[in-house]
Amino acid sequence: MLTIDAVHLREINMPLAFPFETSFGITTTRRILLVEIESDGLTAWGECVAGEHPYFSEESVDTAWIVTEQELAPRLVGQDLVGGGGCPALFRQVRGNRMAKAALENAVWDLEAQKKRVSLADMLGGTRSVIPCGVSIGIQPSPAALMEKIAEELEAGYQRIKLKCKPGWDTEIFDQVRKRWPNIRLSCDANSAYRVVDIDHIAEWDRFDLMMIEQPLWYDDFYFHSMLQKRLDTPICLDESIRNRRDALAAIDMDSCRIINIKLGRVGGFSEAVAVHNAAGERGVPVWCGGMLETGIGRAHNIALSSLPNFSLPGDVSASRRYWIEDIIEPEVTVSREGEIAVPEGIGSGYTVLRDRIEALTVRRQTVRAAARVMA
Ligand code: OSB
Ligand code: MG
Repeated sequence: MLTIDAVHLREINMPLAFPFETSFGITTTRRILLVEIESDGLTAWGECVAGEHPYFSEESVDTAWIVTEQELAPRLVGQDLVGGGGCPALFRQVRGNRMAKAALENAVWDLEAQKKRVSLADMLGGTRSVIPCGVSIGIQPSPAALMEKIAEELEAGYQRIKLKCKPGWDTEIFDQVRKRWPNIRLSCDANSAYRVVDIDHIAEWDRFDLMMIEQPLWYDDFYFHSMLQKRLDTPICLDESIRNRRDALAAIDMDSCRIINIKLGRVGGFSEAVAVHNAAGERGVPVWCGGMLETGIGRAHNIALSSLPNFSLPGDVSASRRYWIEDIIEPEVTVSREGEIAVPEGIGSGYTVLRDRIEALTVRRQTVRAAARVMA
């Protein structure tokens, strides 16, 4: 049994090494909510992947902070838990807020692995010793800048290039990239930038032989994606639309997508991520692990998740240096010349969290402890 003695919340501010532009905006500095849980002298960390603004999902750093402090942490402290798998039941009364829930649940899984003295990957049922890596390349100031970026990432060994796109940064760009690199594994991600009137336009992309087109339509849609998939040979991959296992089942059954991007934060933590992974696997739908510009803490959890068998496509989980001048874990996440990350075999996440560095980046903090329980 695990008893959670305290939950520490903190917000850190960390500048990105390179600005990241998507169809919903540019991020240059990240505000990040980290949680640290204490149990019996052990400590484990979780990262909330909510952005500064509620643009990718309804959650933001500030909503996640309030929900964690006022609703989730109080439900967790003082509880005796079997492990991370016990969190969804504890949090069930609170609707949505999956990124806030995931930060805590993932920390509890990490703690459970530490207590059992096994690696997080092993505890989750991971089977891979290395994971295949791709990169997500933001919208660039110019096509020339993009071409240079792609050349660099291919040189580094990455196995798949994903291009962020939006109306005005799509067909022309894909055309230029394909002319220069006819055979690389290429995909695109629109983060919901298109509408039904764009279906004919998107259908032209079949000629670029993309591995997938990620979340072209509304963030909460299945039906129109299914309509679009009927017009495409290229698989659609859903990201934003998949919140849980039931969504995955509905999307697969409706043929709204043929590939699923799993993000721990988007689905509410390891329990639901594994459930989505299993549901997709049983139906022959491959998955890969998405990214949310995480620090090493979230990245380490993504690596453990990616070790599961149906994570058969290169994910967006890449080297620390693509995001940060200095990461907050040790060792940093590195990618081999073959475009792979080695899954750590050490206990827990297998990385050391650099508390001093985190301390220096912290701009606010709060602790939630168990109220002393009166024994009858
Ligand atoms: O849609 O996958 C996305 C970053 C922020 C929000 C949404 C997305 C992304 C990425 C970056 O694509 C993935 C990464 O490199 O972490
Ligand atoms: Mg995406």
